Amino acid sequence: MKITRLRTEVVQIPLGKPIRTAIHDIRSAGCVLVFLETDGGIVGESLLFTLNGKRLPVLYEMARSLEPLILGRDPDFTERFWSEAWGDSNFIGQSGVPVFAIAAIDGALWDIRGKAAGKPIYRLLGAARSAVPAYASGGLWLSLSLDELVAEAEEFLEQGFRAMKIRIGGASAETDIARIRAVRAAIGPEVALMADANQALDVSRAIRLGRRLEEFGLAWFEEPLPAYDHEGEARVAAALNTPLASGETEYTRYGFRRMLELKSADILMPDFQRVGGVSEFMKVAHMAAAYDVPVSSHIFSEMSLQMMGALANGTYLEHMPWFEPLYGERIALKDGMALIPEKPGWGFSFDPKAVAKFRL
Ligand code: SMN
Ligand code: MG
Repeated sequence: MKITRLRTEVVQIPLGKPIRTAIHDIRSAGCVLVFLETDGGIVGESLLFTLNGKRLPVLYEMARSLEPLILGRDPDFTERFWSEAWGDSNFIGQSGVPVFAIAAIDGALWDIRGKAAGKPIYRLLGAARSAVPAYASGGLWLSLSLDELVAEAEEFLEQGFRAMKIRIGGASAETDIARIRAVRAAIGPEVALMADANQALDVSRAIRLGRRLEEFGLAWFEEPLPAYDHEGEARVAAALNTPLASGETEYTRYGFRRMLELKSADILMPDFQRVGGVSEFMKVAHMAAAYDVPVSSHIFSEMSLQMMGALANGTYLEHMPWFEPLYGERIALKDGMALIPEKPGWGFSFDPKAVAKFRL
């Protein structure tokens, strides 16, 4: 089988209402959808993503620029594609948008491999489990009042979640603590609660807040510091009993190797497009296994579910509904677990009607 064409579609999906974290103001999800066509009739799908559709043309051009590297190639040669595209990106830069595009094409190649083999990707990778604990992440935003937070937490429980994440890093430690106290009281002690500060703090604020949060038994304290400050994260992680989670803003094996060497996080959370796709996600997760560090996935829920099913050191899947409107299928939840689809490839495919509806 050979790759015959890279087809792209640019879409923008509006969110129900604007949402805020300590550093984001989010109103829509902009995506470049990637369709890799083959002479065998199989099409591999994947996407590049940017908040609010910002700089979508840059993502589009970056993805298109990789087409010459894959035309005529055998889709099984994922390692070869990755290393050639990596070398090809050297001059323009080996993080940021070039990695987004490598990730998307690598992902589409894995979808083709799964479809050709008649198996879901997690089985091709070496399956560890058929269902993954999922935490609700599409809510508990910084923009919500205490009453709204409690109502949303209750809604997540009704939807069957047994874990959820709140955003903190607000005006003061007092407001962050009050918000966590309210949600913990609403969900009880057994439901897992994560807290994400979205890089809003410095080392001393993070340690002081983290110590005051120990009583709430958080599953993790996420990205307390600016994403580049892995030395600082190591100091915060060492000072707290609550596990520190980080890595969504880090790139490739080289970024995660540094995090592991520095002991900057107790839980790594690679993001499909920043880590570099399926191939690089698995390398990073296996490297984390050598340090006995668990891995949770960052957004890209429909795709990450497959990698998370192939990791013995995999912990929670982040359940973020932003891309849901694009797909013909939905993630099935049972007893707080996301069930991995048994259809070949991702098990999720772009719904042509949705593509037409959201096309830019
Ligand atoms: C997040 C992810 C993507 C965009 C904004 C915020 C958040 C998370 O850090 O981990 O879900
Ligand atoms: Mg986060």
